[in-house]
Amino acid sequence: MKINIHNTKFLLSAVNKNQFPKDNLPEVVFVGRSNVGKSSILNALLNRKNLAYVGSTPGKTQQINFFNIDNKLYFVDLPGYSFSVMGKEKSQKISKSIDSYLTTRENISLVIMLVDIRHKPSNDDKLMYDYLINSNLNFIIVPTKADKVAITKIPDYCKVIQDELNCPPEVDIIPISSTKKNNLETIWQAILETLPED
Ligand SMILES: Nc1nc2c(ncn2[C@@H]2O[C@H](COP(=O)(O)OP(=O)(O)O)[C@@H](O)[C@H]2O)c(=O)[nH]1
Ligand SMILES: [Mg+2]
Repeated sequence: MKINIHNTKFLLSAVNKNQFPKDNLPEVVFVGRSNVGKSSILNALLNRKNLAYVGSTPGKTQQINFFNIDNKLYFVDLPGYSFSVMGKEKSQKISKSIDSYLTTRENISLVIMLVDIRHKPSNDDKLMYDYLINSNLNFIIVPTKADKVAITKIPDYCKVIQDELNCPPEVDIIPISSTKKNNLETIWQAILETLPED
């Protein structure tokens, strides 16, 4: 499939599922803690600076944002799953809107789960991973901010993440840097592989 990334527009922010787009295009979903770099990777993959708002107050954005890419797929920016979204009493549970999106949406082609390369996955990350591995969804693990560690150490950091999440080797772990634009073509490859042929 050929995709013109320059033909991208923000479509809508949804707070509940009757606001989700109804045209059934495949959806690539970005999940991860607030501040992990969801908006940044989305912008970087599309070669845009400010399509998705970077660096907003952590946890403030609770809407689900849909970006239409060339009328062929959506990028979906989910709320971060910690801070105000999770709330202390909900810390054992992925927030409702994320949960409702992931469990009911049928046109998800790929979930991109972001974790900060420098940190061991949090409990919330583990809950998200366990949800994904036990679902039928396609997903990849993407350690972000790889520019913040020494290049030679990147595989070691990925190994820590793999071990902590208890990932089998067939789960793809693809470290990236949105600021340095490293490895973004590998992410695009993973996205394209899950899209229907045409
Ligand atoms: N050094 C570095 N900083 C990053 C990278 N990705 C995101 N950031 C920074 O991390 C902060 C949070 O990024 P953002 O995309 O808003 O995270 P979100 O809350 O998950 O959407 C911002 O200050 C970004 O500039 C990266 O690859 N490298
Ligand atoms: Mg964001």
